[in-house]
Amino acid sequence: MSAQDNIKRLYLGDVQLLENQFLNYSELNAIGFDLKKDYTLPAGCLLNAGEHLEEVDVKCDGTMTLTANSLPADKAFEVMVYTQEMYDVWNAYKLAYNCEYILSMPAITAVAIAATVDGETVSEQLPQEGFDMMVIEEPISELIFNGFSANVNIDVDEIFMDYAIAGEGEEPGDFTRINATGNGNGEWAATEVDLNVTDGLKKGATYTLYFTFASSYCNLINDNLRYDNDGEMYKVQFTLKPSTDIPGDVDGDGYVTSADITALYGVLLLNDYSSIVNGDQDGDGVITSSDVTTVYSILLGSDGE
Ligand SMILES: [Ca+2]
Ligand SMILES: [Ca+2]
Repeated sequence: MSAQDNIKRLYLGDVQLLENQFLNYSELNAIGFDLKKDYTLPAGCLLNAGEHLEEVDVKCDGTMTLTANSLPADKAFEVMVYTQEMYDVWNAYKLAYNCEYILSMPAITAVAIAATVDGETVSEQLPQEGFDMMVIEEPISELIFNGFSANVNIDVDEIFMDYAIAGEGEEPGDFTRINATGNGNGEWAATEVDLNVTDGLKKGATYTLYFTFASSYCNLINDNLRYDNDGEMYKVQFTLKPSTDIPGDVDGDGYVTSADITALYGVLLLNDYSSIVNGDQDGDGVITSSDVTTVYSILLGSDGE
């Protein structure tokens, strides 16, 4: 028995390995490469590394060459690579020699969201891509975004969601960030966010909530740590129920404005009822100029427009 029998974790810089270098490292569990130059993994290198090999971490700034028979085919250890180029090298070897190792790049691997729609809790696991806009068909009164959880397969410093709300026919403007809490790799979560998405929006109108997830780590590795529906963003469309209980609010958008006067004139002059939710403001059963007067007096008596 030799000393290397007990070595469980190894981290290597630009040191050229020998053939069959780790033949006797029967306890080896994790090996990391941090290579600045071109590098060749020699024949037999990890071929006989013990039963316990679970993690191979490969950072290489140069070109890496995997010699035939340098890696065991029948062990399902995990290989983490950091660039598409390195992924292609390791994937080609895996396919050529029918290897069982599991190849990964840094990624947010899963995201779930939770929301409350008119008091009903909805949770949804979001696919990495192919998420069609979710349309809430029935008009709603309130949409609360409760929070999200995200899984990541590498150490990161932060994971966050960016969201924006846009009206019908509008592009999303400035995004607002919600940070999750967590530590390193594994699960991150933002709970009890309880963001009232519908707060301050116009009643009766249709909106789209846009959101994406990312980690700042993505800047280092070509955007791999985005979870954004393949660049399309996640979208939820909803329509707010018109308001029916605000005096003077003829069009039901929740506010008393000149638009409510315009809506009444639409009826009186053009027989156009399309903007009318509460036209009969004085309660006499019909829409007349008296309703215009009623709304004017509310409008002028208020602090509004
Ligand atoms: Ca109104
Ligand atoms: Ca009336």
